[in-house]
Amino acid sequence: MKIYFVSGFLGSGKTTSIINAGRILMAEGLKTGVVTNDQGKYLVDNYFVNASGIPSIEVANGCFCCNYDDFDSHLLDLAENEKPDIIFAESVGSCADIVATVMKPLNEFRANYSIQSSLTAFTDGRLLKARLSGGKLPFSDDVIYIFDKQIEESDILVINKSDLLSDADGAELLAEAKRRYPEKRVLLQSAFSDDNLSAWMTEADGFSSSALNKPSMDMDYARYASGELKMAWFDKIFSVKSSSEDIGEAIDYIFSSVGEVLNAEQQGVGHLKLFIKPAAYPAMKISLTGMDGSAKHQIKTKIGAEARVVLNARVETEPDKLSSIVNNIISSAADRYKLEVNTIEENSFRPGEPAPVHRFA
Ligand SMILES: Nc1nc2c(ncn2[C@@H]2O[C@H](COP(=O)(O)OP(=O)(O)OP(=O)(O)O)[C@@H](O)[C@H]2O)c(=O)[nH]1
Ligand SMILES: [Mg+2]
Repeated sequence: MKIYFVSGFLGSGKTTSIINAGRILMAEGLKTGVVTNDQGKYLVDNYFVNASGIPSIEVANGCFCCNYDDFDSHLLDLAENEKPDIIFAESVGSCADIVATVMKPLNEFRANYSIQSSLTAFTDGRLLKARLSGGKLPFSDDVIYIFDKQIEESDILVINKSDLLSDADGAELLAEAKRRYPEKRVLLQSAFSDDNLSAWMTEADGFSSSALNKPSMDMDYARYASGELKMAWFDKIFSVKSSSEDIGEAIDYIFSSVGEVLNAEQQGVGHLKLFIKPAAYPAMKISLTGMDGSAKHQIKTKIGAEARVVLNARVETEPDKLSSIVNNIISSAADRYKLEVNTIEENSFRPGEPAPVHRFA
């Protein structure tokens, strides 16, 4: 069984790359499956992967390591039901220490499956550039500790969103990352380039993680917990209906206003994402991360008068503050655009302290 573990910080482009790489592999006659993961339970990524037609299964309510038994059983269900040639396992973007707590245990407890696995860490090229050059970062040190540890344990480091860097900056960053991490395969890519994604798949294919045979990296769990506990999670599913023809402008207003308030208050936005399922048009996902700045005019296609929306926000702030910012903006959008908004599910919380079921030295 081939499993490509995909880790990396919130909003770095993991899901986009998995879906687009999955399409390329499918065109080559290979079947893929995806295990998604999050601390919450109403997940944009799971809806988005499902909409892409790639079979997927989610490990919700906690990371792979803290939910190891769910991860193991979901993985085997996916393998048995779909018989994929390759499974992508995307860990939640606030999680690290995957080798010691997930890959090594799986290798040991499921030795009969002859698992061949690799670990790719994704980074947003703009955030990595700021990190390596000592620039200003939108997150506090303990959160950045998680970002650093995700990179440290990876076999393959993908510097993603190369299209948002100048050619010169991209080349310089690639050279600097190769210099700092000589033992890793380092790739500069855009998740929208088939050539780049094929190069990633070539690296991952036939790769057996050497990390499995080495001692696990040192991990300061107190610092890791402190980083996780600085983040707030807010998830909401709601329906929006209007007597006007199209609610695209209203949803753009909600999304960009939340982004503006969080940016103005200097709350580090890990990832703010919406999955929009219009009643009569194709579904779409829109996103904002701490490196993006403004979120204006993300909706470019028709939505119509009615849609169901899943909102996930992962932000360095307080959960109550985050939920009230979002809900106040939705209320003001309802007044401004004469919308009927109904909340279907809502959940705001801090992820718990990481407590892996297994940790192999
Ligand atoms: N310009 C550009 N945007 C990208 C690229 N890859 C991803 N994105 C965008 O970045 C945003 C986040 O992408 P996702 O794939 O959802 O990131 P993720 O790492 O799965 O996020 P989480 O699961 O929340 O941690 C989306 O708006 C994507 O369209 C890229 O290579 N270039
Ligand atoms: Mg994702």
